[in-house]
Amino acid sequence: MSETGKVLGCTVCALVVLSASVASGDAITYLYDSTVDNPLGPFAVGVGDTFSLPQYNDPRPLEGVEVEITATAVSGNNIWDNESASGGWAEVTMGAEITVSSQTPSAPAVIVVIPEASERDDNLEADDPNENGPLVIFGPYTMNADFADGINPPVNDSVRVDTAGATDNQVKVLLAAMGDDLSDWIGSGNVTWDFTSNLRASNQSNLPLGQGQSDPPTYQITARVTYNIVPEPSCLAALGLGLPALLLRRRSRK
Ligand SMILES: [Ca+2]
Ligand SMILES: [Ca+2]
Ligand SMILES: [Ca+2]
Repeated sequence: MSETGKVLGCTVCALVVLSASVASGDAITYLYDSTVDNPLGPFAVGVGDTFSLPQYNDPRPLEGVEVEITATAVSGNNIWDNESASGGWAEVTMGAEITVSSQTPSAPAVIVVIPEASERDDNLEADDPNENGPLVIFGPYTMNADFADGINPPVNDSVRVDTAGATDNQVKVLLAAMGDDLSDWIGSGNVTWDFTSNLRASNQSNLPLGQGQSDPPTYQITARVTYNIVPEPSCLAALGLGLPALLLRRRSRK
């Protein structure tokens, strides 16, 4: 084969490899999407479920496994209403801590995703005297919060966070070349995962008196497993032969 022939061969092969990655010919992806696959969703905190994704079942050698978990809050809010006679700051958070664990021994054992939102107001005003909320007795104090800001006259005495749209994403990668055991991922069955969740909520303020009110979040979850396949040996060999030839040609032109 002439040198030109080698270079051409290499270019063709390289194009095949590149286009394969775009067309995902060298990777197989499976997706669990609770918005599509699970009638139980969206899930309340404290509630979870199980899902399964197919094992890798292809004759080509498996190079690596990528697991990506994404969770997005669908609803939820947290409000803190100042009941003090002075102004200050307050911060509220609301979210879900979702633990995803695999029943497959060599899979990433636990992945935690936390869709959480927070809101802080450094210019909270003193309690709104026109509030008409239910009376609450707290020690020597009687308080009424409306969990909203005043409208007439406008009094900014509350801070609120809405959790919907808050999202978090975690990716774990296993690689045969790094000594990771991929054997449990290969077969004609499934890899099964469990997920459950806990509430994440907080109210903080430098003010002495206030009332909180919240709706815990609900959430949806997706899990994507990508099996990366070892590139074709023939292409690698051709690249190995072709690259030095390319380098030679570049040098000889200088
Ligand atoms: Ca108030
Ligand atoms: Ca009040
Ligand atoms: Ca208020």
